[in-house]
Amino acid sequence: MSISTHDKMFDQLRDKKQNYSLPREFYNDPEFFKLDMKHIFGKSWVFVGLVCDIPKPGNFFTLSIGDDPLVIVRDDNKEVHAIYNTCRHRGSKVCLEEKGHTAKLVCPYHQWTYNLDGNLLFAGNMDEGFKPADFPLKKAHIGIAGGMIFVSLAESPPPFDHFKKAVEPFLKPHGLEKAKVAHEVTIREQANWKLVIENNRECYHCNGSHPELLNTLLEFDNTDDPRATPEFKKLVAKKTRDWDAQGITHESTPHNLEYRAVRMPLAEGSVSMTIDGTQVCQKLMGDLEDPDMGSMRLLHLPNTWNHFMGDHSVIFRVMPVGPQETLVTTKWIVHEEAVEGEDYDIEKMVAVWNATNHQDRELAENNQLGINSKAYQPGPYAESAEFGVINFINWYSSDMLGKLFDPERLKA
Ligand code: 3BY
Ligand code: FES
Ligand code: FE
Repeated sequence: MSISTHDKMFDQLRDKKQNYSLPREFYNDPEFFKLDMKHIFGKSWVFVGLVCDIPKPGNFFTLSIGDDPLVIVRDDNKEVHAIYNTCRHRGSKVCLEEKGHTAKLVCPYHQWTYNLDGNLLFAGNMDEGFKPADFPLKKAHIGIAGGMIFVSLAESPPPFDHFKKAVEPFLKPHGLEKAKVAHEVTIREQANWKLVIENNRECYHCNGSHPELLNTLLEFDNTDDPRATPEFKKLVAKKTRDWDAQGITHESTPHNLEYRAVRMPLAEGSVSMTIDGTQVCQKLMGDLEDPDMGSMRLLHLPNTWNHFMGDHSVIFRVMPVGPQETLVTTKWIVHEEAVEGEDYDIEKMVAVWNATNHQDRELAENNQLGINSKAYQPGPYAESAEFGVINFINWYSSDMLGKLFDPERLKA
């Protein structure tokens, strides 16, 4: 990484126009992308998956955060580990499958064999004096909040407990520990990860693009929204009375830019994000008895937003793979005892978000193509309709500025 890219990014963030989109390099420059991966995805708490992805000892899944392949595994004591998927012999990737069940982690190259907590158990042919205990697989930091698994690749990770404490009351009624993945889809978007997040942070584009979603999703997620209508406020008041009576957490987490949880009603008469708003899973999540939990929306930057409903939940994970390439994984979650074909129908469950994801992919890819032109220059966000994008860009800018800040430069 040249010093000048670092300085260039710092200067552009410091001098950028408030409430305007970012300069082009932030969306397409390979050197800027490396800085995003180093300072954002290489240090923050990154959402990787759910405890119900790996319910039993020996269950694992793999993913890469930038250049770092990881295995997320549940060991024999049911503890979850985030293990760097890099053999301590000559560095081969150890675990090659996307997900599965295994008793041990065996490197395919020379069969060094590790326990599920990463300790080396066996290495053939090694010389006298070789101590397996000196060569465990390395571990990343792990944080679990209400069944959502986050990983930080930082040496000393940022705080996690404030987020955990704030969101667990919201997640508890949905019982992620007693849930299962009903369906999972990963799509590849030819767009910078920030364009994917920006697109998700506003519903300015919803009227023009998301007919299926708008059957049930209300555009506002907050009664302070200057655009909120009297009908919306009345519906929120009615639903909050119902939820209060049931002890269901709904009121927005205190304002901060990194995460947000809030429970909002769906469109009047709808209980689930289906095409017609009707319930799709008859067995409700957790121990719920009332299907109408609205949607508990949970955002955690840099890479997840979610809709937790009474009958199912939809979980999103964004993983950058290149300056103009991003993987978006969507999981539909139901109670672990729900039976496909009896309690729920997959086609009905996935219809709204499959359609919405494809529409959003097109929007993000077109956004990228326009930004790549020399004619692109940062444009103004609408403060009411795009406050979520402004919040994201402010979070990104201040996080990056903090990480790029170099006191030595002041002296120069
Ligand atoms: O519902 C979502 O996840 C976001 C919020 C508004 C638009 N978008 C589809
Ligand atoms: Fe893993 Fe040799 S590289 S056993
Ligand atoms: Fe959208």
